[in-house]
Amino acid sequence: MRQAGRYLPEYRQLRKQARDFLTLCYTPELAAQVSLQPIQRFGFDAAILFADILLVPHSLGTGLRFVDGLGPRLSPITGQKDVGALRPVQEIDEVLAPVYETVAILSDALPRTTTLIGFAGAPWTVATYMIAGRGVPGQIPALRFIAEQRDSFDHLLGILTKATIHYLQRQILAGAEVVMLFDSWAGSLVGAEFERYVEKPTLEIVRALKKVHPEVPIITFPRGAGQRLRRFSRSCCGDCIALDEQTDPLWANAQIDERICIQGNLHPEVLIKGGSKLVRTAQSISDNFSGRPHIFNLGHGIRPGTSIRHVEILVQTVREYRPGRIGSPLVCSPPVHGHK
Ligand code: 1CP
Repeated sequence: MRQAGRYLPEYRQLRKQARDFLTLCYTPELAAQVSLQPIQRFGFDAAILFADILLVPHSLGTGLRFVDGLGPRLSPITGQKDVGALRPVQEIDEVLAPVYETVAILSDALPRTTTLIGFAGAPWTVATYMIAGRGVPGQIPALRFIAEQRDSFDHLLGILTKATIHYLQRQILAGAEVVMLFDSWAGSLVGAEFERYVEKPTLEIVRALKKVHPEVPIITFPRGAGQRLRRFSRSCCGDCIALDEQTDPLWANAQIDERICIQGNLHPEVLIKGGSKLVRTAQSISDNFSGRPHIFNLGHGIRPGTSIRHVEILVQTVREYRPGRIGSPLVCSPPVHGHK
């Protein structure tokens, strides 16, 4: 998930050095340093590329800036004219090339035992930001766009699906060993719309990547999917599903085929609060998933203000704890091919 960020003094320091957030993302030497910071400090088993899901719309020609304290602001897509004006997918590397360079630097710099995760936003989630121009709860602007201009929405989703496949393939070629697809707003769609705009594009991306790179594990994150996780896990989930913190681990363990890896799902607030509850909850999550491949993780990114000491305690707890039930190891084995 997000393991870099403002809770780390070394991140705040680098962030000050770069002119702005986008410059940080597009400067490979600095972006690689941001990815390495949590690895150097905590020794996590996997590093995640430092970039943002909104770089794909940016590469398609959408105006983007990150405003301190407010978050991302994009020039909104209002109709077919804006969709038609997006840059062709074949040209996105003109903007995204520095990201592939960051992946290559990380691939060389990381210890062989530390897995490198590349990522992208899922088409639905990225489309919600492109239409609203920012993050909004409930996704009303995108839902209205679907209701009023479905053909244009389908066109936009098709472009984003192609761009995402291309982007992730390029990250894999540059050295990403696992890729993760963030559908942070999957929970705002239900029924046929969930199937059409969450499951279908996810399946298309998973199939396209598996065709070319069958050995690269894919993690999907349909945040907020709730009960829909059951069908998602059967239709399109890739090798591993990341669970948000709202999902009951007992329920998920029972509903999702035990051959599918689960990632998650400690509540970021439990990490903020710390104490014995942090240790107990981490152990209980480990116990719950001990009969299947499991990647211990949070249900969402580490929040600003989280104590570094709490992260250290969590890592120590997870590493030392032997889950009570008989089953497969707590953490998935690293992929066999290792770094270049
Ligand atoms: O460790 C890492 O930081 C990995 C790199 C990473 C990832 C995987 C970043 C850097 N962002 C993301 C994913 C991302 N970005 C998602 C999907 C995961 C999730 O649900 O959080 C989303 C929705 C975004 C969009 C985004 N970028 C937001 C949310 C906006 C909103 O209002 O909905 C924000 C605040 C950002 C900025 C951002 N991106 C990354 C970081 C470390 C930050 C914080 C920047 C800062 O505080 O300086």
